[in-house]
Amino acid sequence: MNESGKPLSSDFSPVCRRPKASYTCAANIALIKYWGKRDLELNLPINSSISATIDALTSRTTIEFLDEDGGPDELYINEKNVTDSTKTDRVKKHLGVAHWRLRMHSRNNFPTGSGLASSASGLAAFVGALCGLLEERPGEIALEDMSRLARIGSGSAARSFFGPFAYWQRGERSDGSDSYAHDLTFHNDLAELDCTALVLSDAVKSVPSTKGMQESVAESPHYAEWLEHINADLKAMCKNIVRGDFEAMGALMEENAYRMHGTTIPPNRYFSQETFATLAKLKSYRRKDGPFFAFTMDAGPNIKLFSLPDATGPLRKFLERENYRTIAGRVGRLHGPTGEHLF
Ligand code: 2P0
Repeated sequence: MNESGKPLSSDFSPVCRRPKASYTCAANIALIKYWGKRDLELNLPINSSISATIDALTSRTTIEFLDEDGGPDELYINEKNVTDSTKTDRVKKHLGVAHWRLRMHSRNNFPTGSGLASSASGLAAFVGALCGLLEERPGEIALEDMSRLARIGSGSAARSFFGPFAYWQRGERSDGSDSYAHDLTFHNDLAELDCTALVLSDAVKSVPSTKGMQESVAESPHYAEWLEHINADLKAMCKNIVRGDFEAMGALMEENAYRMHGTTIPPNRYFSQETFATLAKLKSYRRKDGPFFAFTMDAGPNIKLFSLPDATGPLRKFLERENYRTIAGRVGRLHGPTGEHLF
């Protein structure tokens, strides 16, 4: 697709140009986390964040335009009817199409809502399909605008249009116009970095990220420490990615994940007993004879492991011997209009 579409002008007035559009987008895993909002309605983050896009984890969304007269949308995730459309409603309102009645089908090829970044790929695919209804030609709407719109649905979705590494700048403006993601320059040694998701549970997370973040900001005695470190973490991660220094990246991604989870109320509330037990096992394996890999965790009990290709084989064999359920992926970039509704 054309990556340099025109930015939406301030007098942009949306017109539905086709009855149906589909879009597929990959999930992303934060290496330096987004944790805390300075504006709930616009989903403006307190801090910038950095992620890796994982092209094996995807969401595909098809939107049908039903009519202009309002009324509730129909939303299905993995064929299941979902009644809470808060996130898609926010995007529609911002784009000026709150009155459009839509039928949306979103399918994830990985567990939904368990901290495996389904809201990132799901909302990004939703925005891609919605823009597909509006565009005269594919790629007409700039990725920067799609990133801003996706952010309004779910913060981390802003990063899913980019890869293999993305930087979501927090921005300074109160209207959110400068809060969107872009590609990060990276060293070629990292082009084939592998990601292995350890699915310890595919249950939907008990504390939604928004609630978890709000509690951290309002109540955590450790949130100030999070903020003290964040700019240095962002700067160092950019440097490590440009240099291709995976060991330094790994050490920093683990430290940053631990610091984020330390701010939850209570600390580490997203971890299960199995998360702790698995982390202990992984660290012992790495210390003794294992290849180098690095881990991170998001708003759920699951663990994601990053490794360079030489280390991935032995690591995955170890995980298999230990009977872990895994999803294998690699950093990359995957987004665009798809399927039979492709223009
Ligand atoms: C991230 N997480 O940077 C952080 C780290 C989870 C832990 O962004 O409230 O679903 O919709 O903006 O994007 C998950 O939260 O949150 C998330 P909302 P989102 O990936």
